[in-house]
Amino acid sequence: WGIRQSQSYHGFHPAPWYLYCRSLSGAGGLRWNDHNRPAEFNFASNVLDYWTQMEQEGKRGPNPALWWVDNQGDEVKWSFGEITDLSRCVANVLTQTCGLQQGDRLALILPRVPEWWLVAIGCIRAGIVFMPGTTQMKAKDILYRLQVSKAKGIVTTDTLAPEVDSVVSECPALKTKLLVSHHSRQGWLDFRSLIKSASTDHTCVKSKTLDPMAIFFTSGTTGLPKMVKHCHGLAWRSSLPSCRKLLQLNPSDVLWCFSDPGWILAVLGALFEPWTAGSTLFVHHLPQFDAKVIQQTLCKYPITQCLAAPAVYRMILQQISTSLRFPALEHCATGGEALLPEEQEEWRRRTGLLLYQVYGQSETGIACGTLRGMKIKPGSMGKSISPLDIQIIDDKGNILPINTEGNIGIRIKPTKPMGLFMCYEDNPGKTAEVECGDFYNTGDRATMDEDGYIWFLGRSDDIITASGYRIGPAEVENALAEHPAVAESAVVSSPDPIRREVVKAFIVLTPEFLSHDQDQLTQELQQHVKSVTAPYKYPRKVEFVPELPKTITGKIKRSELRKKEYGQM
Ligand code: BCO
Repeated sequence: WGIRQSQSYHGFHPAPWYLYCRSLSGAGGLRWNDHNRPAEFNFASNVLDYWTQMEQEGKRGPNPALWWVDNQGDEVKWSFGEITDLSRCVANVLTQTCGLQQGDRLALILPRVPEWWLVAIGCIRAGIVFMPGTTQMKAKDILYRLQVSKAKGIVTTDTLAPEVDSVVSECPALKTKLLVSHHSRQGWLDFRSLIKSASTDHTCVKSKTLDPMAIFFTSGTTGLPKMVKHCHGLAWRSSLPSCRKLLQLNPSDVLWCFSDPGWILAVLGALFEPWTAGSTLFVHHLPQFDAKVIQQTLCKYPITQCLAAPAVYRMILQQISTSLRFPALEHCATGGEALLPEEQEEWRRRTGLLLYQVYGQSETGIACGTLRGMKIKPGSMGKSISPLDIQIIDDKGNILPINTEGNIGIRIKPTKPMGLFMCYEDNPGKTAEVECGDFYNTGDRATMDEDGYIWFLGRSDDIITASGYRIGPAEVENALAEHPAVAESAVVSSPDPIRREVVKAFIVLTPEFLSHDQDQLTQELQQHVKSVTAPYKYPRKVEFVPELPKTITGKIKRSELRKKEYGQM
């Protein structure tokens, strides 16, 4: 099974395999380009099994494919061969024990534990569509996801199992619940013991590149999160030469992506990107953000690259006053929200390393970025990465002149690029809404300069991007509405030096609560939101107001409140 307890880093000498692997060309055997897209593609058989074979033939060094650690000193190191075997066991458990079939959906709600990677790969092997979700979710969030997706299975931990059990009677499609835990729980299958006894013989499905592979939930301005459906082409895109230029990973690299495995940034940065290149993926369990642990980890392990949301770098800079020089670190990339030139400069000054920006969404994967070694224009998100073609467009889909503000559009006609989302599942209206002439309209505003560099300006709608999270105001307003103190509320973005944006709620109180202590009420409402929905959405700022600005038809004017926050009124 391969989990080795309390193995420390003592005695690890990167030099031999480091030098050995440098001589191999990363992903050299994986030959595709945008013009010869394969009709069939499966990340497990085409990429992981390739690296397993390279290991067997002695053509890859002894560095692990997955290197997982936690604060207790536990450590897991798996080779590609071990991941191949274990993920085949998982595929057998999912199909044979759980009875799941190709095309069925499985909610994958795990923290950063090694099993997350086994389940994701097991699903890909079996053609099961996995749906990553953050462990911050509460019962209602999970219920919504299970219901709209008609998921047949869920994998989670004992922290979330009671939340699942509290709503399971309302999810008729759900037929299998898998628990990753040291304990057993009634009504749940014990993932770890099932894997131990499962066979490693499994024939990977021959998935078409356009078959669905994963669904991500993403917040919108109105309503509940939408299902963003991706095909196997999302994983295939990572192997294109144009995309490999972004991080230029090779088998000797050790990449640490900090993102929670519920987000697409982790699916790309902690799965497809490193393993396509045959690199080591480093994972720290990190149940809570801790700048000190990150600093110590970067000093202790031979991590050569890291990828994280800008808020992570900002918090490290703010919370650590001692040295930020890391012995092995060579390349730092960031994405998920805007980054200021001053922040890039401070990171360079403190670490001696440049900070490269990327941009993307759940719908697009990584769409543009400053490639490793490319000239950084501080504050810019770099250039469009082929096969995606980004242009700045107006509301009709016309390409705008250079240095003109418009929407970030990604060309989808005459041919939709591989790896862009397939559709918002079961929502043709929303899918059609974001089509704008020959482009997918991201809803993000930007300009493009004469060199093709893209400069982010903000959202064209009410979505809040707080420390890398995309938050729909309606989700927070709905949570607030459940509290008896709230007559109505409007939730908007407000500026913040650390998180760039935070959620701010303007609240009209019900008459019974008008005389309550406002500080206490603020805390109570924050706690309430944290308890009914994923806590990252809670309003960090609250203002009680006698009324909300509205149009003559009674629609709340969020834009007016937002402008006030940003001093634009
Ligand atoms: O700030 P507070 O302490 O008041 O509240 C925090 C947590 O303490 C709290 N919380 C978390 N789990 C909880 C809980 N409360 C109750 N029960 C629980 N189970 O809720 C608040 C959560 O806020 P947070 O997640 O921002 O926490 P924190 O510790 O401040 O973390 C800071 C960051 C920077 C590590 C975190 O914000 C983060 O990970 N941000 C990055 C998100 C990300 O990866 N985005 C990428 C999305 S994909 C994409 O953009 C496409 C790119 C190609």
